[in-house]
Amino acid sequence: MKKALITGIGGQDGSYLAEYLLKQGYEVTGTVRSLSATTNLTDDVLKKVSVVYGDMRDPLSLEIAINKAQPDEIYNLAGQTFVPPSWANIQETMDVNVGGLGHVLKIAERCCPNARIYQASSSEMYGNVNGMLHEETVMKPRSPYGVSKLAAHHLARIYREKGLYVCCGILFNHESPRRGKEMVTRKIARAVAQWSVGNRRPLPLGNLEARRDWGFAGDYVKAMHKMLQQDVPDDYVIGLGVSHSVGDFLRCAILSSGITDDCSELIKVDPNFVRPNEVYDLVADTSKARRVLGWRPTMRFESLVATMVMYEQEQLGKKSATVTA
Ligand code: GDR
Repeated sequence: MKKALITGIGGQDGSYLAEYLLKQGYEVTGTVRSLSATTNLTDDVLKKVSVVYGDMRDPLSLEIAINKAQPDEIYNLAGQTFVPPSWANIQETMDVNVGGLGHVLKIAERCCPNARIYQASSSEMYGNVNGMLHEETVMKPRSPYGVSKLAAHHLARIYREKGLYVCCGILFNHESPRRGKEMVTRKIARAVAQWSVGNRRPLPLGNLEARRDWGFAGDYVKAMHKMLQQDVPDDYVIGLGVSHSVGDFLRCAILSSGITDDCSELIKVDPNFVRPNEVYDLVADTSKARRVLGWRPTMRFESLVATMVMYEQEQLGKKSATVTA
């Protein structure tokens, strides 16, 4: 039985990956920073995985987790993932996203040098570059978060050159009902679901013109696994290959919610959410992942939006059923 360690198992990606690896017959161990941070894991998954404490700034906790898991594969998904606070917390962002990976690589080199390691790199590393973005595109990040991800990306590369098996997945935005509530897709899905049941509170948003390549997180974790099954470690871009604006996401969400009247008065552009160093458009060129990994996404943009809105509507239905019961 293969063994995997997932740092950040309680996050969106960690939870989908844990489910996928369990289905593949893996023994799964995952780290969380707080033992209560497992809300994305179903009861069934929680029964089957080992959850251990692990903080990316605390090498001892990572070493204990790695020694306990004795992993064949390590998926480094833990991190500071939200772009805006990276400006206020530059040091912490670097410590967690770069230093944390450094700890994992050093411990793996010493304790399990044959383990295959996946590093969560990000499309935020590119910055404002025109066109389809691939593995060799020059990267010029626009936020401390992007800088931290690019530094970690290079750290992974130099350890690969030293002989460790390390792959980086340059993942474009990937969403789901388990997405953090601060991310724009979940924020919109929640607000629109509320509107659809008559709760018409204004929705403050930032730049409606910003464009992202949004896919389904459940598809993207399969790409992570595929990367680690290759003979030679490498980096891969993962996305859908098409970008939409925040405004498109909003319109699509309203359409799929069943709302038929005009909601434009509810959408407020709030300067607090407008990013000073916006990345305007990110589109993935996934030719390499398709060619080498044979990876294909199963969910298109419209279905993703509809799935997220429907989930929020179901949650509201459950809540109102509890209130009336
Ligand atoms: P992003 O995701 O920064 O791309 O990073 P996010 O959902 O935060 O922003 C996407 C785009 O939407 C614009 N935007 C808003 N964003 C938020 N959060 N809230 C708003 O109200 C709002 N209004 C407009 C943003 O300016 C941006 O252009 C995500 C994270 O998961 C990273 O960890 C990951 O590395 C990348 O995706 C790939």
